[in-house]
Amino acid sequence: MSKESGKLGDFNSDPEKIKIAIIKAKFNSDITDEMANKSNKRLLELGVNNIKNFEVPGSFELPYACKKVINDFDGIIAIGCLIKGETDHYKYIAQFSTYGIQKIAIEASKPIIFGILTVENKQQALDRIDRSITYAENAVEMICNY
Ligand code: DLZ
Repeated sequence: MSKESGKLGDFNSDPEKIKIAIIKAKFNSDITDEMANKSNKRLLELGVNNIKNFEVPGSFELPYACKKVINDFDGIIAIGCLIKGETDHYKYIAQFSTYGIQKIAIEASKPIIFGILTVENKQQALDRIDRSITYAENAVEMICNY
């Protein structure tokens, strides 16, 4: 098991015993596919073998999908990419997906890692794809230590 990438502390329980869902929004899929791949890879490196992947149309659908599956998992990584456009749509989707994801996590007492990029343009999204590695690390740390 390699724990090199982030500033990871010790895990209080065994990552091999946990079950994680990755839910990916397909909107801006050239970005989100890569994000999900990196999260999956890092989870495997950390010893998590029980991973199930789901897809939803866009980031707005992430809270609903999290709510539907959370009882079957120890935690979730929710992945999306919001690129600011000409309209207010971006702002509302960002607000409601953020609020919805946090609400479901608190209600279920299970961690949902917020893996939604909110950026001005495609280049900023490309520059932030590697953050997906820390989403995996954060998920394992939160599940194993809380
Ligand atoms: C409609 C929309 C827009 C304009 N932009 C994005 C985006 O940048 N990232 C994203 O994940 N989803 C976007 N969507 C789609 C919404 O999240 C949602 O799928 C639709 O409004 C249907 O409910």
